[in-house]
Amino acid sequence: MAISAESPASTSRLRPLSGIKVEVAGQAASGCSTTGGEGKASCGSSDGQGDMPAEIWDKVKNHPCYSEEAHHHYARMHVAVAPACNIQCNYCNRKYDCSNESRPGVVSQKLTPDQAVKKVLAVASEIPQMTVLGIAGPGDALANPAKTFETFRQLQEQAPDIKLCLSTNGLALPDYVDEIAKYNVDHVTITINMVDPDVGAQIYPWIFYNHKRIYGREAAEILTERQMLGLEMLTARGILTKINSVLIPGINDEHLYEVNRAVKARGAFLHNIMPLISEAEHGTYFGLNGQRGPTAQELKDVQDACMGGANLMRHCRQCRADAVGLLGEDRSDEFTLDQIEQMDVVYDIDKRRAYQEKVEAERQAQHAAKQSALAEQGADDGMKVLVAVATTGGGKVNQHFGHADEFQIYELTASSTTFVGHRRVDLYCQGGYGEDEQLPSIVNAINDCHAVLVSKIGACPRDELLAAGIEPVEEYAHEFIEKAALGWFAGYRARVASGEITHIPRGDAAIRQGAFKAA
Ligand code: CLF
Ligand code: SF4
Repeated sequence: MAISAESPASTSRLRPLSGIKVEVAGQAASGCSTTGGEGKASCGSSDGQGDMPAEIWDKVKNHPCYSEEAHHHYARMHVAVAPACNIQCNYCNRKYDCSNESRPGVVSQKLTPDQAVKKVLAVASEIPQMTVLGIAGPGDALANPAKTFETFRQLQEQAPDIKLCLSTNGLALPDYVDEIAKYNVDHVTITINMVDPDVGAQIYPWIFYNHKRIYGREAAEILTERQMLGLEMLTARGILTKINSVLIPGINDEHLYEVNRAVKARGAFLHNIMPLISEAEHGTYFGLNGQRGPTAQELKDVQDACMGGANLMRHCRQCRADAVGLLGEDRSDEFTLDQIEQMDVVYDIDKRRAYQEKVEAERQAQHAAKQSALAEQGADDGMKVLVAVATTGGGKVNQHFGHADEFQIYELTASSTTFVGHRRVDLYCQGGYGEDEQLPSIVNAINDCHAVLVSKIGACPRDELLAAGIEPVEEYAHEFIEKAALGWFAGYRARVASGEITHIPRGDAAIRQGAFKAA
C-alpha cells in the first residue's frame, strides 16, 4: 500500500471551507487543538483529562466511543427507530443493519419512539453504567427525522443524565443541525468515505435528494458537499463530531488520508476508520462482486498514516443498530419488548450517579496504574510489540482464554501503550471442552502479537500458541490491562537483552469477516 504519513493532503478537489467560523469550545478550526508541551495537534479517543479543555472532557469522559479509556467501563445502547435510508452504499443490503454503525444482521425489533423510550429507561435501571443512547439505524437517523427527534425529545425530559448521540450518512444533516442542537445531542457521527466524487461514485450508486434519485458522480458530489457543510455547521455549534470511514481496499485506502485532513480542517473531533465487511452471503454489491476487506495490517497502516490529523478511534466494534452494553458485548436479547413489560423499571438518577462514581474511581485507578507502570520502564530502545488481551471489561485481564470471543490488541513500547484494535474469534471453549479446530483461526486473528494475556489457559492451547510463537501469559490475571502488559513487556525486553530469547517481528493477522459476534 502506497500510503505514507508524508503524503501531501491534496485538497484540490474540495470546495473551500464555507464562511462559517469553525470553533469547538473556543478552539479554532481544528478539532480540539492543544498547545500542550508534547506538540499534540488534537485530542480524542485515547487522551485523558489533562489533554483537553474541561468542557470537552466533560462530554467525552464517559462516552465509550469518544474515549478509549471509557469504553472499558461505560456502556451504550442503540434504539432501532430509523428504518429508512436516503442513499445506497455498495456495502449495505437493506435487509441488514446499517453497516455504518452496526454489523450485518437484521435488527431483532424495530421500535416506535414510545417503545424506544421505555426500553432506554429499562436498560438504564438495570445497567447503571449505560451513559449514552445512540440512534444508528438500521437505516439513517436523519432519513427518519420525526421518529429520531421524538425519541430524543422524550429522553431529554425523562432521562436527562443520558448523553444523546446519533449517526448519519450526512445527506440530510444540514437541514437538521438546529434540531440536533435543540435536543442537546452532543455527539454526532457522520460516515464519510470520500471527499472526491470520483471515489464516491465507486461507493454510492445513488442518493435520494430533493425528491429525486440522483446517480453516479453527481450523487457523490452532492453527498460530499452536504457532509462537509453539515460537519462545519455542527462544529460551529460546539457539537462533537466523529467521522466514520469504511476502508475499502483498492477504492479509498489511499484516499482516507485526504479524508482525515479534510475533516480535521472542519473541526472533526475523531476519525474512526473501520474495515469493510463484505461477505457474499450478506448480499451486498461489494460482497457479491468479490470486493475484499482489509487485513489487520492494512487497516493499521492506514490508521497510522493518518496520525497527526484528526484523532483516531481504534476501538470501534461496528455494533448493531440495537446493541446494548459495553462495546464488544451485546445484551440486547435481555431487553426485548416482552421482557421489558415484565420488568420493574425504576429510573433512579441518584442511584445511577452513585454507581457511576464507583466506575469512575476504578477508571482513575486504571489510569494511575498505567502511569506508574510506564514510569518503571527503562529507556525506550525503540522496540515495539503487539499483545492480545482477554477481558470482560473493567479494564482488567480477567477472562479465560477459552471464553474469549474477542481479544483487545495493544501496541507497547517502553514509553507508551496504545489500544490498536480488537479481533473477534470463535470461542475456543465450547460447552465446557476445548475445541482444537478453533485454534488455527484464533492464532490467525492474533498472529501479529507476541503474547496473549489471559486470566487462565489450558495446557493444550498453551502449547499450540507457543508453537505458533505467541506467548500465553497468566501471571497478571485480574490486574489492570496496561500495567499487566507493561509488566510482561519489561520482562520480555530483559530476556532479549540477556540473550535468553531473540526478538523476532511477527506477521500479519486476519480480520475475521462477519465475525463481529458469533451468532
Ligand atoms: Fe452508538 Fe455510534 Fe453513538 Fe457510539 S456506536 S451512535 S458513537 S453510541 Fe461506537 Fe458502535 Fe463503533 Fe459506532 S462502537 S459502531 S463508533
Ligand atoms: Fe445502508 Fe447505512 Fe449506507 Fe443507508 S447509510 S445505505 S443504511 S450503510
